[in-house]
Amino acid sequence: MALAYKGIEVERTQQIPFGAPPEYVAKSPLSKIPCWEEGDLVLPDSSVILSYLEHRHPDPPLLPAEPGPRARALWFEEYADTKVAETLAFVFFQRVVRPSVFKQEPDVEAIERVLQKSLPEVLDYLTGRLGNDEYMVGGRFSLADIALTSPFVNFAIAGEKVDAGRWPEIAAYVERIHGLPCYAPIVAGDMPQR
Ligand SMILES: N[C@@H](CCC(=O)N[C@@H](CS)C(=O)NCC(=O)O)C(=O)O
Repeated sequence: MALAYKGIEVERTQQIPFGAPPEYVAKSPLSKIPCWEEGDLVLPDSSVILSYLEHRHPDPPLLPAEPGPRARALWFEEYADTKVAETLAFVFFQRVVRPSVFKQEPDVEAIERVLQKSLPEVLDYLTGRLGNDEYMVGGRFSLADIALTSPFVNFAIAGEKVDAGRWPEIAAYVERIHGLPCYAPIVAGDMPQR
């Protein structure tokens, strides 16, 4: 998303992180994706990659210039990378990755626990932070919106969506961000063709 927004062209290589070959683990020692490679520069971790890209390609910016809003956007990126991922990506992992990569059944009880407890915690928190704003930080599109709404693509692929009756602001927010011109084609391309 950040690449699309900033208009950065890259060559993509597919890598399944689980059981990745030693050549990949040498570059990304936590054996996670993504990993950025540019000449001698090898950077694992999306937060680090995005920090690099923001300095290397500052225009258009994905972080506010003012220290407070900038730090808030970074906080939301961290929250997305931890709590939101543990919640939404967990459901994706169980329903999509486990059967396809590990040939195992999803842990239905664990999914239910996450949907009943962790998901409402995330959506209540985000509702409180967003209020009636269009974007999460500083009145304009930022890294916070990318980080927070991307896991909802995985969530949709896992067959789930935000209950718009209970969390109308977040349901509308996710739909709004996913519908942005730089975002919509990527979301459409990620959704399984039925
Ligand atoms: N904090 C890391 C998280 C990356 C991450 O968890 N990636 C997942 C796929 S989206 C992964 O590679 N998982 C493999 C594993 O946890 O072993 C980042 O932002 O890059």
